[in-house]
Amino acid sequence: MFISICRHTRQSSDGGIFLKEITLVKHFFVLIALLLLSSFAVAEKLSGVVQGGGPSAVVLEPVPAKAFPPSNQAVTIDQRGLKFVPTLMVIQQGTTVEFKNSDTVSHNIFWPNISGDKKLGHNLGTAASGQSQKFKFTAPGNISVLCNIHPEMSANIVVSPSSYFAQTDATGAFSINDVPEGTYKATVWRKGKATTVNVTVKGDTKLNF
Ligand SMILES: [Cu+2]
Repeated sequence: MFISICRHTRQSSDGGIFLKEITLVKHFFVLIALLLLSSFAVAEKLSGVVQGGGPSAVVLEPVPAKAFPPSNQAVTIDQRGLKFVPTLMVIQQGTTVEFKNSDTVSHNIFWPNISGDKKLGHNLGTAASGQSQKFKFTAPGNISVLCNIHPEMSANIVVSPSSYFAQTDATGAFSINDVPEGTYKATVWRKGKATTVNVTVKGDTKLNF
């Protein structure tokens, strides 16, 4: 969120300083102080490179933790040619993913756990050709999506605890815009494995993994 604060320069009067003017100046500075206190932190950018290649997801969790309004993202993972398309997707907590089946055969999507928590494992059941299934991901972490029928099929969904997340490009570079200044736990997920570091975002901040 961008908040700009206009700064007005006081024109000094050509006469002497009157009590009325001093009061006006005082009010002006009180107003500015209130504006500064009530405004959000300045939005900045966090960018960097994840070394080692391969697609990965970078997600930020504010410290201290903060609740985010539910996402209204609509995302789709297709099953085409016995593959998940795409094989990596990063979404905000609370996003519903639609799994389409564009193949002529049935698929059976399941995940054994979320970030190792087996209680969060789930089976969506069998989807025939042309059918689609939906699931709302409410727990943050990594989901290794598999198919019961085709063991070679796999994809990863990374659920971010905040609206600040990105996916690396082919060179491993990532960029997260509009991140308010502050401290975050930054986690990079690659092939289901996490690396977490603390980062302070202030100005244009760089973070390499
Ligand atoms: Cu399958």
